[in-house]
Amino acid sequence: MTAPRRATDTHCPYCALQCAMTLTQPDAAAVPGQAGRPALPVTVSGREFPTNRGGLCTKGWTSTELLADTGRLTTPLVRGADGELHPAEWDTTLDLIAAQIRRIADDEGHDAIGVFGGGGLTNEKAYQLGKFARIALRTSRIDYNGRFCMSSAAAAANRAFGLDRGLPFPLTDLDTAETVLLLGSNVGDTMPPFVSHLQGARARGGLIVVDPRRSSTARLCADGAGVHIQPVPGTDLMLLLALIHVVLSEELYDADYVRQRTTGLDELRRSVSSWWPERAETVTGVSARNIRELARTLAGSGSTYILTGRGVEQHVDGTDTATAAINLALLLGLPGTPGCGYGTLTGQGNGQGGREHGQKADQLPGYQSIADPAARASVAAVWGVDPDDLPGPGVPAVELLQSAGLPGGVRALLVHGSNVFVSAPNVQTVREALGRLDLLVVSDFFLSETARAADIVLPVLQWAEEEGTMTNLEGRVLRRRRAVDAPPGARSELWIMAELARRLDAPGVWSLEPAEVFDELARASAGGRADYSGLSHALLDIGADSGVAIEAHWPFPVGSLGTPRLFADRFAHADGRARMVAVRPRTQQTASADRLTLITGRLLEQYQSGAQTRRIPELTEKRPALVAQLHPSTARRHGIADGDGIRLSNSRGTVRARAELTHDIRSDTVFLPFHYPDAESANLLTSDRVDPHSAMPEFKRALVQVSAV
Ligand SMILES: Nc1nc2c(c(=O)[nH]1)N[C@H]1C(S)=C(S)[C@@H](COP(=O)(O)OP(=O)(O)OC[C@H]3O[C@@H](n4cnc5c(=O)[nH]c(N)nc54)[C@H](O)[C@@H]3O)O[C@H]1N2
Ligand SMILES: Nc1nc2c(c(=O)[nH]1)N[C@H]1C(S)=C(S)[C@@H](COP(=O)(O)OP(=O)(O)OC[C@H]3O[C@@H](n4cnc5c(=O)[nH]c(N)nc54)[C@H](O)[C@@H]3O)O[C@H]1N2
Ligand code: SF4
Ligand SMILES: [Mo]
Repeated sequence: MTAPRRATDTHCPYCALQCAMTLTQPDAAAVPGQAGRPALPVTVSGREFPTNRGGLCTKGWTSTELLADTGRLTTPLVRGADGELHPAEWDTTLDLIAAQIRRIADDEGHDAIGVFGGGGLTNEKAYQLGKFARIALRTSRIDYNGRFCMSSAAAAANRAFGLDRGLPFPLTDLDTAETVLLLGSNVGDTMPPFVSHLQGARARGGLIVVDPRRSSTARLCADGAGVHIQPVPGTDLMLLLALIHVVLSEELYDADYVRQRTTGLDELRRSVSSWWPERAETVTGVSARNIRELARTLAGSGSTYILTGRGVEQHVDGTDTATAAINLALLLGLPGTPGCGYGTLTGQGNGQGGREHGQKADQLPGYQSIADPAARASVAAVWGVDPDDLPGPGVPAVELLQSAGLPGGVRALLVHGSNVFVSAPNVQTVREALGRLDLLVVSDFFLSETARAADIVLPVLQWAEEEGTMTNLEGRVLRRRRAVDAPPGARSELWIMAELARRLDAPGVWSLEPAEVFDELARASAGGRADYSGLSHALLDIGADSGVAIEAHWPFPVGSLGTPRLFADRFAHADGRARMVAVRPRTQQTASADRLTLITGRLLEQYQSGAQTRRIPELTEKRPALVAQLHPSTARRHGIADGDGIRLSNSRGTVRARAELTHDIRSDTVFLPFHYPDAESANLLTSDRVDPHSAMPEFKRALVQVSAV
């Protein structure tokens, strides 16, 4: 390995915006730590890049604190007879894991071993993990936290367009938009530098935010910059059906585009025939007049974008809701038209690349199907195995986790890059399920809540300590670079997989070099929907990273210069046309006087399960403990005052929080962030019901009773 450079261009460790940053080693030995905190090995500055334009959010600015964190894991930990985790040697720990895997596979079959990956892993690690599961563990049981994140949006895009790239256009295209419809996305908190791309629409009064809360993004609509629509949670599908109804009945649609580029108009027309705005008003709480006006605004604008976020996707009807948003976009002729578009905002750092290269239960690298004989043959050839030896499709995340330790479920689980003890739905059942395992191995750099419950913990490298690539929310492949030395004792996940593969007598090549693994990924992806075959670390280092030389948006087959914009001439289905898939709502239970709808989501300062950001004092001081947003009138009804301790409960669990009274939320709704652990996990209350198409759980809607403590 070469020594890290003094100034290293890389990208943020957190979300899918992947803001460009430079990490600089100070001239002196280190930057002095603040107030008793350890010295930082590098300083961070924002770097000019089309997506973030030099900006970072507070998480990015404080990210280097992670590199000096005193809680960093530096040695494997193995649970002893006393029930505690104890430091152990790498060799003996890996021997132990391999022996247990062999025993369990011999007794119960290979499918008794499971793997749970993450959308924060680099492409190289995500790819290697999928390969490791299929040819070293020989199990079908691999899935990942992206199932909790992008699966509904992905399912909708795949069925409509035949391809799933979150934004099929560069983010900077939004700059000149006249109208941007944001459905269930709070970029003001979840991707602050993104907001600069909304300025153009705001200047024209064209930002439309649909969110049951007046989120920081909804506030951007104030002062004539746009409109905030505040529907009943979980009713976005009906709102969209009514918008489609208006677009069809008032003949506001782009008839030429629909005729030439889509199929499904007749069935779509039938499916929305009963969703006139007055009916939708009774369900969504959005007035029929506003619905009509919104439909006319969208159709009348020369440059319109429709974007979805988790707020509309993380529901049992999330795929159908995203599908309805796509149908509306297709009727208006947006996808593939210059200055217009539809997209979904990918969340995790490598949420896009992580869903392309084989961590998904049904998937091989390059977004190929594991059920497709041709894909099996070509990938097996790259891996040096017989295609018949590749397992078939596995099971999606919730089922994989919940069936742990039960007949037919996994008995061992290797977790790489997820903290399911906080982030899984109906989390108590997942905590119990993982407690039934014979073997839980967690690879992490901090002792996350899931790691704390593991039999074995493996300390791995974090972002600025290793090389790799990430694919951002625009499908643009970026280089993550090493800026500091890893602590002695921590190991790369490529090394861990290679060592285990050797101990398991696995076939195949197990390189330790990310650039070599990328080359193999590129070959394995050739011909797939997410084709990376023309890319390499060397090519990305020439200048794609700065956005100057090459637009490394996939598909990037050999000889390509990248594909910043998709769908200009055709969609990815064989006939080149997009599908308008008719969707219909199912009935749902609704809130009542004594039951509120709980919606969950994010705070600016915390990232996901909080395993990383809860360690940073600057991010945690504002809200050290769980806070619930509640409308003052609701609070009054329940005898709750601002700042009071409250209890939220339902049949699944009980959570205590401090009440924050605000007119920003509907009076039938309560909001909890999901970043807090243990007894403060919002997921003690969420349901594990899943979307039938995507297996996405219903994070965004649960019924709860609220009372003062
Ligand atoms: N600060 C921060 N930023 C992050 C992350 C983080 O944890 N913290 N995580 C990253 C990841 S992985 C992701 S997936 C993205 C998520 O990014 P977003 O999708 O922007 O985030 P959420 O807060 O989950 O949900 C967005 C909004 O949906 C609203 N909502 C809830 N229910 C409904 C509903 O029924 N209908 C509608 N229309 N809206 C609803 C919520 O009030 C919330 O404001 O953020 C990424 N960025
Ligand atoms: N109630 C509710 N629950 C939700 C959501 C919601 O909106 N509401 N959102 C869902 C969504 S969209 C998501 S994406 C999930 C996210 O939830 P999680 O999957 O729990 O995501 P993180 O908290 O990012 O967990 C990543 C863990 O892996 C570690 N890690 C980071 N990088 C690496 C790496 O390269 N290798 C290894 N081995 N470890 C690494 C981190 O330290 C951390 O412990 O939560 C979901 N859960
Ligand atoms: S917006 Fe996302 S990528 Fe950018 S600095 Fe914040 S967390 Fe990092
Ligand atoms: Mo996510």
